[in-house]
Amino acid sequence: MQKYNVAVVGATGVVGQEMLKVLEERKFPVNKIIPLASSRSAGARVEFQGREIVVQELKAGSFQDVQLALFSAGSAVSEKFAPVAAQAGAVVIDNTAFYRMDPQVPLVVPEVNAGALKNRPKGIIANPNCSTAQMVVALKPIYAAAGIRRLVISTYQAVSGTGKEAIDELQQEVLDILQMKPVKPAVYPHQIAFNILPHIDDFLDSGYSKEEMKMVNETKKIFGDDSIRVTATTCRVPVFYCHSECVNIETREKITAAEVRALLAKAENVIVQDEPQKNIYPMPLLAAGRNETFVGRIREDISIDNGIELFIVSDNLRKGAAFNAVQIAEEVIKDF
Ligand code: NAP
Ligand code: 3JM
Repeated sequence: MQKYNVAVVGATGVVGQEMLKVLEERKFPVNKIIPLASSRSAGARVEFQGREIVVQELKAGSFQDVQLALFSAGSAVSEKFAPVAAQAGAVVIDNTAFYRMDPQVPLVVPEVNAGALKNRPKGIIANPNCSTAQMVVALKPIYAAAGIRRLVISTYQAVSGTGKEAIDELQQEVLDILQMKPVKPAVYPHQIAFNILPHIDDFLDSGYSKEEMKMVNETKKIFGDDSIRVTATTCRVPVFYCHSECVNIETREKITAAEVRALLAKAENVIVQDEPQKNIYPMPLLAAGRNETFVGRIREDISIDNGIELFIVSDNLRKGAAFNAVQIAEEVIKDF
């Protein structure tokens, strides 16, 4: 079997670490893994397939003889180095927001638009934002069956979406509070422990945050349908892993809750957990470490004609980042 040299840019970060784990779990045909990070981590070791591998500093020459480069080291790094990797002959799968809305870069969730992968003139493929990726997996069968006119989204996003420093911050704040010590927020503008921040990424003049606009724009691009109307409020909650979201869908045609449940029950990488009378519904604690998207609280909206309510939970580091990226890599190598 053909094997590939795979660079992981940001290999010491929470997304990069998850990438290594998912590549290993999926038995991706890796010949050589090349973990890359900043000079701060050069010489550190990461584990892959039971072996310790030395992290190298990311440099222009890092991509010689690399066939696949998975980037998750922030937008500035992708802006500078994704074209360098592509120029050196690697197919780049980028996890940052930087290239997502570039018309020459496909934005892909394989369950929804794997076909878009074929057209990648820059040699770069973008992975969507974590909240968008899990949502479109659940929406795809509904879109196909009844069409989607409008989405009203509220999210409850885990601190791991911000990175390793934010995970440490929530942990430290909980410890400090239980010991009656003062809390010193650094990553977030306010205490996140026992709190909710209606604030993810920077705010725009419109009053929306950039994270909210990622959901608006990326959803339209992935479905290839600019007519879908989307509004979102994205919140950070004191949860370590998994993003949750309430999604109110106005469909074009009438669809019942029972029909939605039946469609989602057979959808790829979706698990329906919807027996509320038995306390069965999706929760972050159940979804952590899993690749699937969990959907429950499926019901018809009593306030409009063609409305469906869903509660969707998935591991933001998996479907929201590493699993989706590795699924894309699996598709890409089919045509190598
Ligand atoms: P993190 O835990 O803070 O890790 C950041 C990683 O980037 C570390 O490996 C870090 O290396 C590396 N890095 C930072 N600056 C660098 C530089 N100048 N050159 C080379 N490497 C550098 O953050 P994370 O949560 O893993 O997220 C990383 C990025 O992935 C985010 O900024 C975001 O753009 C993207 N992301 C995407 C999604 C998605 O939905 N698709 C989800 C989460 C994150 P050191 O160890 O050397 O510091
Ligand atoms: C998730 O360098 C940066 O600005 C990274 C900010 C960031 C992003 C992003 O905008 O790429 C942190 C966490 C994301 C994302 O997936 O959009």
